[in-house]
Amino acid sequence: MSMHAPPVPPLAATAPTTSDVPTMDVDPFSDEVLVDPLPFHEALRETGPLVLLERYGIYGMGRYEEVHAALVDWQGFQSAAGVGLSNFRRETPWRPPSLLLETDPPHHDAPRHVLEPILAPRSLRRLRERWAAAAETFVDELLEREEVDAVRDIAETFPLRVFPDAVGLPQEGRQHLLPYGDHLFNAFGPDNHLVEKGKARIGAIAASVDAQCRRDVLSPDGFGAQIWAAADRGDITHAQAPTIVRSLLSAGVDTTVHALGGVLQGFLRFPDQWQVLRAQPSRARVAFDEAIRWESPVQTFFRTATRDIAVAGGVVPEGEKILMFLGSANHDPRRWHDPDRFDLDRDPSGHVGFGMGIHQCVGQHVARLEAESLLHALARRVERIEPAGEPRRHLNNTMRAWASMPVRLVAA
Ligand code: OVV
Repeated sequence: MSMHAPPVPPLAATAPTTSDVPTMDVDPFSDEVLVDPLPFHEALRETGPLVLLERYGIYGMGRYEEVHAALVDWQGFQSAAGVGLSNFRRETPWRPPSLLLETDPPHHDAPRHVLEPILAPRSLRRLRERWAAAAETFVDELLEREEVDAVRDIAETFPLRVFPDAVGLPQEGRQHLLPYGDHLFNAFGPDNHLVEKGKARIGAIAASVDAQCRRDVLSPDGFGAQIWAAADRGDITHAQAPTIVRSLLSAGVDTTVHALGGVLQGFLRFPDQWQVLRAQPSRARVAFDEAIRWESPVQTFFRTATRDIAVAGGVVPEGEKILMFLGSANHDPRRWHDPDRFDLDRDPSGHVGFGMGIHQCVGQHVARLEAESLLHALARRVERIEPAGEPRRHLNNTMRAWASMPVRLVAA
């Protein structure tokens, strides 16, 4: 890790140049960093508010203030050139770009305005009782077993029981949702071994996911059908509808699964916090948001500078990629007290784990309702969650995830 101190400022004010930007030579997508990103994040924040990551010739920011500012500046930091390392101005994307994620106003706005009310809290009210009942049944089943894997048996299973039904997906092909998301989030990073291992199967998997976005396979009452209905009204085109359904399948499964893995890991690492939740199960929602801050299942996204942009004394040149370390911003001690502690008594609002600004997670209310349903049922029925083996990380270029988390659930 090298760091060049900025030169002494000259007496006469001059335009800042890239030479003012300190550099690091660490690969943020190496296995070593992905296994435990916290030491790298601290080094990044301490190196400066804007850092040149030499390995990829990209800029990086790890402090809360600058990450937040970049997220809300969609005019200066665009998404349409891709929110991964690949620059769509020069490279062909591996799949047709998302109409929500990989787009800027004005093109971004119609899809966003269509999806927003479909996933808004008031639209989800009809799911609340159904998901609460599903969670009760689910916890019944869990408590029949001595030990479970909190990843495979809880974090993966519960969302896959409720979310595909809410979208209105057919049964056929649901097994492809997690591998699809895993590859998609890997593909936002460099073409390393994590991307390589997905390439053989992704063609068939993506074809299956695309097939699940077609109008004729979707049930008439789900989120998917509501997106197609918006095309009938003329709010979006019929050509856009399947790609917007694809966004639900892309961003709505792995993210929630790994967020649930993160919240369960939070309670394992801080067992006193489970007792806090037990005493007041209504704190399930704040527990989930604290986990989004603490674990930040989506660790990073890129933007591309639309002009030379001054950031804290340095400049991001036009056309260059900037990597925003959401997980680092969510642990910045300049913003958070005792940031590495998972703490239900803190106010986690303002975390950037769902992003910020016009692209902020449109599905966050769905994720919160899934988590709340599950945590509420668990909190009322489970006295203690005990580790039953060493948890194992799952490596992904973008997501912070667990592969396995053996636990014992002690019934109340
Ligand atoms: C936030 C996010 C992640 C991945 C995919 C998409 C969105 C999408 O819109 O396809």
